[in-house]
Amino acid sequence: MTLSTEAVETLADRVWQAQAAATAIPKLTHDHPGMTVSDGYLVQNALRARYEAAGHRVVGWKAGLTSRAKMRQMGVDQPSVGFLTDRMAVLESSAIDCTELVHPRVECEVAFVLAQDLPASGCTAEQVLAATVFILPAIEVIDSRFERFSFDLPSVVADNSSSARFVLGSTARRPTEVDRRTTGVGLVQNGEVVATGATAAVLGDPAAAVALAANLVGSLGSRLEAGMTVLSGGITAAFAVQPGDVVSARFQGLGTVDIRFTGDSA
Ligand code: OOG
Ligand code: MG
Repeated sequence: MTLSTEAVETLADRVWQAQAAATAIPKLTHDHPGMTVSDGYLVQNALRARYEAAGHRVVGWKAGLTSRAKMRQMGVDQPSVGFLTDRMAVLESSAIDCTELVHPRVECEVAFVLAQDLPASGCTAEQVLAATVFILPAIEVIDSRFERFSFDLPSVVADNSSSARFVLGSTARRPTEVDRRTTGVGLVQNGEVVATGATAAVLGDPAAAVALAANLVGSLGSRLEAGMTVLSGGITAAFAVQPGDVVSARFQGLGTVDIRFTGDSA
């Protein structure tokens, strides 16, 4: 770690303001070139404290950069985690206002809903499966607060791993009811299939990504708890959206989830 407590608080304020105002800022390593991933998580923890103090509730966590497609797209070679709040949740088939976001992108993901707490260290995919009440199809809407959606791992971690909105579908399945390796998914934007993939793209099994998230969140002094929703990470690359777009993630055997985007030019 390289940042002083004061610097961590200053950077958390900077990210908090950029998120609230939906304005792009330079990546944090621009001013703090020595910043590490651990520093990024200190800033993320301080950011989470600001959300909680403002009355937002942490309802889950997301694993990010868990597929090769995502790592390649973003030029980062390690997964990350971020927290999800009640106000990031959006009802399926409703609309998201793009004016509240900087440059949103969509991802198709498998969401896990936990019936039991997960261990905060040494968590395995088997323990995730035992603790999961059901899985759901999901669209995550990510939004980097960094200019040109360009960052490095310490910066994106500080920006809560680009968390912005998430949309859960209503087809619930037991995690052992679907083949978590070969389940196919199509990401459809305005009627056109923009990407296809299979769930094995996420660390071979999305349950492994949830186990990784449990351990990473544990190292931050928190825990994946009963009742929480955990996003396991984008299966394909992410796609930019604009006002007027309609997006759906169609999963084989796990249903479909849709969302619309509105804004100034819609
Ligand atoms: C970081 C967040 C990545 C995922 O599912 O891989 C993510 C980013 O790409 O901005 O949410
Ligand atoms: Mg994601």
